[in-house]
Amino acid sequence: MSTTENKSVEITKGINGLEKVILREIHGSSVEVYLYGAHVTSWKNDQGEELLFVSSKAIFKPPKPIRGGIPICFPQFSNLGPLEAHGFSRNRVWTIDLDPPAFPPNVNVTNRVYVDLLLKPTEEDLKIWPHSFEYRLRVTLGPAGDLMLTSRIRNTDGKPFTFTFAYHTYFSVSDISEVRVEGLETLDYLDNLKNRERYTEQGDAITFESEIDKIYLSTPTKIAILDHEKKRTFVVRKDGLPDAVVWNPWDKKAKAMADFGDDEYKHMLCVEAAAIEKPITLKPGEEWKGRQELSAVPSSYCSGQLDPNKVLQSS
Ligand code: TA6
Repeated sequence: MSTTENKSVEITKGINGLEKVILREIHGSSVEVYLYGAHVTSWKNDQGEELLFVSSKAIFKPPKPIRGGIPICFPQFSNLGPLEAHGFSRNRVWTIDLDPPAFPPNVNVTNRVYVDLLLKPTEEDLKIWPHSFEYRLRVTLGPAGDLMLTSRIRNTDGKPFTFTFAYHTYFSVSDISEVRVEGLETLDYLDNLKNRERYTEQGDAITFESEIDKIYLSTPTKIAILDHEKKRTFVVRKDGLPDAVVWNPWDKKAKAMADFGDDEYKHMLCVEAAAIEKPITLKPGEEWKGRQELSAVPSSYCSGQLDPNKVLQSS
């Protein structure tokens, strides 16, 4: 945890008495993360505007995962294995790690506020996934209000294990029909709505007029989500996470989900930095690192005229 006079970390009770950590940055931005799932449920800019979508029907009660924010899918994405959908890390209670192993010296932590969380499997977890690990998540709020999630997963077992992974990020958008995603055009994807068959994306930016559930493969490290109505662009930067899932349930699936409002699909879009097509294998003692960095900027700030290419080219 990092706390100085200009920065702050508060541990408090959230909905249903579940513990959460609030990170506040001096310019006004903030992040909330529940120990239940190490689940980020709020990311606000310096104007106090919420940037993540959380359903008004989200159930903050174990063992149900929280609908919205940033669920972590580990050690299994979706139903790609024997475990419950998206694995179990999103419905375990994590602890605050007060003494995490050092990050490499080149990781800049000045002017950043962060918290380190830790998950180790219980005896019960080992019965369903027989692999010992230490999963450390650092949640960092940068000086410009950027939100960084860094996962470090270490094999503490005597044998190798393999996993898939995603930061299942729910972005808040004004109106899904006004949104486009740049950076995934012409890529191959697996279509979850068609038995995960492989296709190639055609044309320009991705726009939305019906249900979508695709796993884009070997994507660039930078993806932009342009919200025309809000004149806001989210930029996702990722490292160690080659794939990117794009999901919106649209009206029918929305109605079928008990913890999701019928019309809420209009105001959310999941773009998920992930490692799915090529599962990660860790030998005993090895560590894997996967990072997602989110920023939200006025569209005109990067492009002058909502030009997404300029968004993607800027650093
Ligand atoms: O990431 C997309 C996806 O795997 C979809 O197939 C969809 O069902 C969604 O995640 C939500 O999953 P959940 O288990 O949270 O209901």
